[in-house]
Amino acid sequence: MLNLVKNVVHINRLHDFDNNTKLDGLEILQAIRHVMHGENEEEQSANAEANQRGNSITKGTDSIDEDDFIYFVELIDQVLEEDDLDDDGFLSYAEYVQGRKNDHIKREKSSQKNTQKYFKCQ
Ligand SMILES: [Ca+2]
Ligand SMILES: [Ca+2]
Repeated sequence: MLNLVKNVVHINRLHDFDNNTKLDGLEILQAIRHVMHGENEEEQSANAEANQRGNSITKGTDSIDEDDFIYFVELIDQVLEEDDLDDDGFLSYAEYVQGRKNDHIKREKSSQKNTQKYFKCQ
């Protein structure tokens, strides 16, 4: 699931609403919502209209319920903790790329460990 969130960050650089080339937690959350629920632009503009009318949290338009929301926030915190290298609270594309490399290294290390264990058992 954590990897899904990280892939979401990659796919959804277009969710960089303030165009600072970094994703903050809120932008990542929007990106996740986009991927999880396949919101199209029409729905998003409908949501924006609802927001303007002051009834933003209406069932049906807001498709993440509170439990999911907390879960996603925790995941995002975890992603930021692992990959936000300069601790500015944003995930830049460079940090994202570095994070993917680190994941790859971690995976290789753990598979090596498993191999060693296997040979020790022989
Ligand atoms: Ca941004
Ligand atoms: Ca950062």
